[in-house]
Amino acid sequence: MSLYSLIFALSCSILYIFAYTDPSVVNPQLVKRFEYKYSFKGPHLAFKDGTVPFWTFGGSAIASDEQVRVTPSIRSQRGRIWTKNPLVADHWLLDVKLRVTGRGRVGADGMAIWFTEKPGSEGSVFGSNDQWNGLGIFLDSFDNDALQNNPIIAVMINDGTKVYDHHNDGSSQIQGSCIRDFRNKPLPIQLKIEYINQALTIYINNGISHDDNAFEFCTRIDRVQLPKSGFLGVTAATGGLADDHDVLEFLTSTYSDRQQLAENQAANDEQARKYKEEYEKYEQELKQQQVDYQKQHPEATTRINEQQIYESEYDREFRVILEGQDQIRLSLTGLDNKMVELLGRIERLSTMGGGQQQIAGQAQGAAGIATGVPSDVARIQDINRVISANSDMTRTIQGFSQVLTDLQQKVNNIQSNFGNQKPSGTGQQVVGGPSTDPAILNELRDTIRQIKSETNTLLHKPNTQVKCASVDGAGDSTCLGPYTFFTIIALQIVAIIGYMTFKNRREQLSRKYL
Ligand SMILES: [Ca+2]
Ligand SMILES: [Ca+2]
Repeated sequence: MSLYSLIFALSCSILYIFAYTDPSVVNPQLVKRFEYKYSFKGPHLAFKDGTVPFWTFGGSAIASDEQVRVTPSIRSQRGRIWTKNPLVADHWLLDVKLRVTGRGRVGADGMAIWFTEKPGSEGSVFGSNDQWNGLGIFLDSFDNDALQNNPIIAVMINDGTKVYDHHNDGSSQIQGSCIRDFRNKPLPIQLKIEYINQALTIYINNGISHDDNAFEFCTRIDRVQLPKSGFLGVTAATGGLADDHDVLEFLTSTYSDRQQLAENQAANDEQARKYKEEYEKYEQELKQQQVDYQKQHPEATTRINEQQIYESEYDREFRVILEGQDQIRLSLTGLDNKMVELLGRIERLSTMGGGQQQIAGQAQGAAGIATGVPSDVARIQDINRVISANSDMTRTIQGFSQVLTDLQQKVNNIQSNFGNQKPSGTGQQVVGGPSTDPAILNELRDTIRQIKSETNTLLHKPNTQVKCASVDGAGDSTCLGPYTFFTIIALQIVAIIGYMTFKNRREQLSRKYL
């Protein structure tokens, strides 16, 4: 019989061990989400300065890369670690991997996992304060009431009024428990603490099996009323006996109802739509206010017309062409003035030409003037040269006139094309038109340059070719005129007479003294 009963007990215990199934798998309506701000795990659990992100320490707790040692195995220690922020969720799961080890056959005091309205402070309940509001799960190592029921995993929910009965291991206060020896196991033990639909369920992996998913049921409490938001924490304490209380992993997940999530999303969308409507309404009001202000203060509103401020490419091209035209006109005007001046001189020379030719005839007959001396014959040659240059210039100007006419026609064509295309201020549209080929513009520029250079050449020609054309020796002529010549002769005569007079007086004086 004893063998049968043993087999039966083993079968029952095997039945209790099962592969844990996540609530989101059991209930597809639930959507799981990992909460990294309420979790820690190794490796690199702590920063170099010993802090754990999103968590705070107190008491004897020390964090290393692999774990948080809440208390060392030293007597009368209290340590704690709490989340910095409260968790706000209707459904959640804590996955805690921990280890309680000590040299003694019996350890103390134990460890607690909390979900409370406020973060705990140092106190007498496994290192945390009494009269907490929320959930406490105790890993009570020491059998205070000597009922041989420790170590035990016990659940106690407090509304902030109950004082923990430490001497009796809270036996009359705990709502659920399972007796498990969690101390000195070869592997860390794991707890899964589910709070789904106000039902609290605890599973334990006892640290013997290498199967991380081999959990056994510990306890379940229905209709548990927990605060809407709570701080998560782990605390531990030692007494006359001491254990190392280490937490290797603390992973928090929350679950949301799929339908609720969709409703929330819809509500968010609705809110976003309302914000958008509000924004559009505000924008319209602002525009209306601007219009009203402009009506009330017409003098203060100056409409900025960008087309008036900025010169378009079309305008720039056209301005360059007009400036080129202006330069051509100025050059031709200068040329015309020079021509009039030259013609005036030619006429004057022509009127003087008859008498001078006679003088030239007489001079040739009498003396036969040698070369190198300015003569009337040379002047006649100059006149002939000027006349021939004048003819060349006239022909060139006629050529200019023809070119200018062509140029004018081309510019008119461009203007008419620009007018037909009605440019909107963007030069690219204008340049891209069929009649404004860049080749034509280049041709225009080349023609303008050619005319300018030729004009400059012509403007300098009269001064070089018509040297000494002036008969009166005035102006810019470099030749010696007759008046200058006679003036110099007269001055020389006066100087000679003066010198002779001075010489005679000197001779008379010398004779007087002799
Ligand atoms: Ca105890
Ligand atoms: Ca006990």
